[in-house]
Amino acid sequence: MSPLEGSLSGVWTPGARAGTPTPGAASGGAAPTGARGALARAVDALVAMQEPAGYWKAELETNVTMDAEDLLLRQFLGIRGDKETEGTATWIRANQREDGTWATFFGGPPDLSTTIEAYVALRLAGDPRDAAHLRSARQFILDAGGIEASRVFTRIWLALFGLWRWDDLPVLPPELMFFPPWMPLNIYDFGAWARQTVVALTVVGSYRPVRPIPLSVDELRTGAPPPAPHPVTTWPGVFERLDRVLHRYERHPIGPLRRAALTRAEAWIVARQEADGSWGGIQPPWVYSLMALELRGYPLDHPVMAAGLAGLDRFTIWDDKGRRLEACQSPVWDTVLSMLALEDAGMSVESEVLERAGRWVIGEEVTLRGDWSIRRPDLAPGGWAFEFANDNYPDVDDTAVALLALNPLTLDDGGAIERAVAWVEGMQCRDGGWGAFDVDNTRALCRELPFFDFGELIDPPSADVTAHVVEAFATAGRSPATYERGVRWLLAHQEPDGSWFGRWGVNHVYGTGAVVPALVAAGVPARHPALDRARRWLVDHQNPDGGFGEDIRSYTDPSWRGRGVSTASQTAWALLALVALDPASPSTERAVAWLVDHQEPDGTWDEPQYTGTGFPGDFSINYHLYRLVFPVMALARYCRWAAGGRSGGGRSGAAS
Ligand code: R01
Repeated sequence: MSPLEGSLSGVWTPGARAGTPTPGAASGGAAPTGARGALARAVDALVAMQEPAGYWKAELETNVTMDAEDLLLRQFLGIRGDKETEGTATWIRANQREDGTWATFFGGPPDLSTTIEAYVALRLAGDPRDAAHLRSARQFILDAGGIEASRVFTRIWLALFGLWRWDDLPVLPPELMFFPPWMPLNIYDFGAWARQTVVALTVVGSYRPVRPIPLSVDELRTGAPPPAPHPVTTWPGVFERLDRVLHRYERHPIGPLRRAALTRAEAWIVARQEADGSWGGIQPPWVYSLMALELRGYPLDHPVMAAGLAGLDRFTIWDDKGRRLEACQSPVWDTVLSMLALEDAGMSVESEVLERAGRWVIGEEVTLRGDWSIRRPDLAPGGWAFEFANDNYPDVDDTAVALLALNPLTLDDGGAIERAVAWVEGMQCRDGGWGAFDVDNTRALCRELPFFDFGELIDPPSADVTAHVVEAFATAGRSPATYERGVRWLLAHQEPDGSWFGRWGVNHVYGTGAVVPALVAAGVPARHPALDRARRWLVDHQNPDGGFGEDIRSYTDPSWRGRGVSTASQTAWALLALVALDPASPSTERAVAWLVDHQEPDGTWDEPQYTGTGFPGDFSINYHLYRLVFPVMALARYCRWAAGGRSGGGRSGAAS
């Protein structure tokens, strides 16, 4: 008997998938007119986007800090050309809103740090201080507290050019490199993305470079004094006082110790450059690592620097809207999601499209030990990363979805699937959940350091990643003992309102849309109280137009939970859960009808809203493929049910 049966009052038997949700009367006539046609057009659009090499890669849109910082990086390195400057300035201007501000996502509130960085970049590009668009930006900046109130990263960028004092920034000493992995706040306590950023910035911060530009931004200061320190009895208060000590140390760092720390940081950075020249495949560690190495004396034509700069060019998009930088690229993620969608839509697993995709994915397998191995030294490598080249940072989320996508295929995978399963098993956190890049990366103290006033710093287990693993393992019938602990984790982390939090997608609609199909795949019956509460939460949050939407503000303001303008991807996420639980319901039909009614003539959907999450509340992503790939999945599963398929939710019939 499974140890779980008792705790679930007998309503769940692991693996009892065959008996799971029955579609009631699978009448076949329930599909709102048009669902099949909409699905067929969407499938055609998706197939047309496949690259000859077998992968999909759509734009990953973020915000103009990427572009402003790109100009500032080029200025710092002395390689800022007129053409790039004009292209980038065009893009930044085009993204300014009526009120003169910039946001970090479509329709979002004005963001102070983003607006300051955009303003500085446009000044650098030659826009006059008194131009109307800069005047209105300035007005907002001053009203919002000026440079003094901006994030640490923004003030670091200003300090590089003498526009802010290094002394007025928190200190992050490179001696951090000597903290062993068991010591609190050592670099492996930070999430993968933050760790790489931290190491590079300790180097930059210890040089305190100032490369003046003929520009002042004093007009963006309010002159307000720094905020009063926190009480000593709080962590922020403790760290603020420690920061004062560190400031004194910075004036006379111990020579040999500092030199050894910088040497160690430099070697750590160089060892982690990826094959595409990036660091982690994401913009912040990439640009800070380039600056750190330049300060260490690497000339721009050094192979490491040259590869880094050439790689940035491949992350740059130029079109009639201007020049912009992708914060990262998502080919593996886009490809495995597309494969799943096409499998759901009934495409033959022997089709040329899926074979080519499958072969490409198998060729992307990570075979090296990355930073994750610090916490799991005996675990063999395997799995997949998000990007073209990110061998040091495979992630559990991409690996789980790749497993789901590869599972029905009949390709020779050379053992890649077995290695990935073993790797994911080894990456399970002690509480039974999964984080994205590391095991038990839960040191919340990292968030209290004054240096870090932006972004997420740690990588604890999340409902969405855990759900993807549970679904992948359950669908393939692998390691029941492993995923049963994941099921328990999910049941224990349901919100009181019946939803689940969405760490990497916005937000509770994403979490719930991931967890419900996973629990159903794992054999939890639709009548289980947890799933019934989830179903009611979804029904209660359906928009009057039949769609679903959730504003990014839900991360900071609970009144936005499950609320927002209907979007294609969020409607599809909700629909994936509804089809798994109650496919014959009016709610399901209305959501299907929303998708059908809002499809564009070219088979895809418009989605200016950002529904992807980099860091909850701070960094949002518009994955341009989400608007297509998730509606395909949802419509396909709905049509499969309507045609008389036995299970409402599953993927298990995908190969038929
Ligand atoms: C960033 C930053 O730009 C950034 C960019 C991308 C991510 C991390 C993981 C995944 C993969 C996708 C994107 N999956 C776990 C999720 C799948 C949906 C994160 C951050 C900005 C500021 C700093 C990202 Br500081 C560091 C990085």
